[in-house]
Amino acid sequence: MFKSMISKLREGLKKTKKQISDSFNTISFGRTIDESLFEDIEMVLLKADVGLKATEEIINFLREESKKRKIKDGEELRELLKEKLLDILKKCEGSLNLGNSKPAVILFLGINGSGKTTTIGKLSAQFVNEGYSVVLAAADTFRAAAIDQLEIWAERSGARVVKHSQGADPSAVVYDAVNSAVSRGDDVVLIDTAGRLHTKEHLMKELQKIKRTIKKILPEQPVETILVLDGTIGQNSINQAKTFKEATDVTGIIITKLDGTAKGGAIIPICQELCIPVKFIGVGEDIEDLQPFDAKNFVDALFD
Ligand SMILES: Nc1nc2c(ncn2[C@@H]2O[C@H](COP(=O)(O)OP(=O)(O)OP(=O)(O)O)[C@@H](O)[C@H]2O)c(=O)[nH]1
Ligand SMILES: [Mg+2]
Repeated sequence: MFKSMISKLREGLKKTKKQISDSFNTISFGRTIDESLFEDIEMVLLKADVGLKATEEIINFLREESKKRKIKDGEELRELLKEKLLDILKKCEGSLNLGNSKPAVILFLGINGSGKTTTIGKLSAQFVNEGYSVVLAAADTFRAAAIDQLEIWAERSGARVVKHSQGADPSAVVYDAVNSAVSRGDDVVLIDTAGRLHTKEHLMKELQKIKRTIKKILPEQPVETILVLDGTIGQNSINQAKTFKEATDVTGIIITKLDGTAKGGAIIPICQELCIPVKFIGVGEDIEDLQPFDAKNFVDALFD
């Protein structure tokens, strides 16, 4: 990863770092390792949105390993905490599956305002920079402004946009976008969809229809299905994600807006409970602020 990306990551994770590692330092400084210290660490993790289940697992690990390895001070305990977090987060690293033939198809889902369209814009710019030809499918036909917003990103990033008018069937837009990408030999189709509450059954059905439409044209091609989660809502996103997962096969997660929040610790229970790879994280508004998720860099940015 480039140096500038690492510093952007650090900058973006500042608030979460304060919540997790700075608080850890404060409570563990000069303390002997005993049950009351573990209780304090537990509180730190819970406050940092790490969630009950993950916190329990981490505390059990610290308790057992510190005994085994005869750890004496907070500094060493901190290394143990880093080790455990890395262990959890490593399991959910993953990169985009673009398939073996052209075009790759990436479908974006998520609730209103989670950052789908912005993420598509950033990703589009990255693909174009790498020399790919990109099509953006304006399948959020719910709001007229959504189509305009995507067109702006298409222009900014150098992609082509396929759109219908407001109110059109999203699957019809997807059909045209994928078909035209096939006939023109484009590399990637990024599909923007309307924000939807995971509780609205007909909207979840709409996603299934979009997927069937893609499969009709490209039966062999995997459909990378990315759930975009708003990092500022912390572990509340877990239940949301579970219902999306029930409605359709989610193949990856992108967590956005980690720069604006102290709740970035939620990535830990997200990884642990959902078992879906986190493919990118958003740590700011700029194009380079959408970064591939790298567990080691993430933990380093949180602690060093
Ligand atoms: N700070 C920050 N802001 C972000 C990030 N990603 C998205 N945003 C902002 O979040 C807001 C909502 O983003 P959109 O991309 O419009 O969200 P959406 O999911 O497409 O929203 P709907 O189409 O209404 O469902 C915008 O103001 C974005 O600039 C991020 O990583 N960091
Ligand atoms: Mg949108």
